Amino acid sequence: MRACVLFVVIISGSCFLSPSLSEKFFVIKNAANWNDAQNHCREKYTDLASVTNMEDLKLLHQLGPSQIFWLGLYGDTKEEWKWKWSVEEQDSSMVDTGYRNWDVDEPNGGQNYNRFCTIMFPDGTWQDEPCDWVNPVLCYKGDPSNVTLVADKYYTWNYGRDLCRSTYTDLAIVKDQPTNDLISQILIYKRAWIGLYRESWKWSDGSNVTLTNWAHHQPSGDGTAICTASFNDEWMNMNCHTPLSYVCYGDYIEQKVVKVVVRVSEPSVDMIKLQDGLLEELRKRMANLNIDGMVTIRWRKQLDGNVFHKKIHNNAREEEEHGCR
Ligand SMILES: [Ca+2]
Repeated sequence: MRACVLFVVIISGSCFLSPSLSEKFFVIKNAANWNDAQNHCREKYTDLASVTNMEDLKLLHQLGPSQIFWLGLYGDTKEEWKWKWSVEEQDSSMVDTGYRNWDVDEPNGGQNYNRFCTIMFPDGTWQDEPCDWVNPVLCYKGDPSNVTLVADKYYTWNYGRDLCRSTYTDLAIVKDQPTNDLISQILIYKRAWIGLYRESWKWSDGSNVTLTNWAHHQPSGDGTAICTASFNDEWMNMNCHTPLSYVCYGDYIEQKVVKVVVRVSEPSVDMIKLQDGLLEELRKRMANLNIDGMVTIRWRKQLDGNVFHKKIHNNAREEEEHGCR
């Protein structure tokens, strides 16, 4: 009597396409709409590209500054968006107190996909406006009560935020009524951006939106263009059905399933011990192959939860007929 043990093993390789291990992004030149691009990236890599720091932006630039390609940023039209302060992105100790001084019937951006940002009026009331509109800017330095009005030009909220961050600390954060009164006194007939905004844009892989690189007056439109493309190093919102090249990130993943049949002479063999020993042996052999990239290997459990099924055959002829070699 002989036992024929059927194993199924998954060899899943996570191999870098590039010889450089620091490579993170991969351009896929075959044009696809945003959804198809996302599916392909999730299948073969990790996801569509997320850009969460300056290093990512530099890597994107290296892919081709004049190229246009999809990124993973999209406008979420379903979520109940929360308001937050610009400085919260930079400093987690700056907690939102929840103080608001909205004007009557404000905010009224509603369930519009667009980003909305907040302006303060000379009477101290607030209104929401699309972030690509232009206004003077209220920046603070160090202490939130140390506020400066920058009114030499009119800025989009993003440009205003960058200006505040480069010369001051950030856009103004208003924690309470006394601070609001103080800030409104320096406005004098002008209205100006403060740091409160509502972000409806999300990264496909769930990363926090910590950095955006919108071109001037972007994102824009009527809410039908809720996917983001990088063009000339800056971002623009476009209709998701547009076929474009795209950028995936992560490791190139190739998965292979190999069926393993083991013939043993003793039917009462300890299956767990056998499968563990075999896996160890396979790992050693894979390691000796010097495959470029990271390779993992594991058993795949079958529907009944077992890794393998045992078949007992009485003679060699029957084994042949069952394909047990
Ligand atoms: Ca409004």
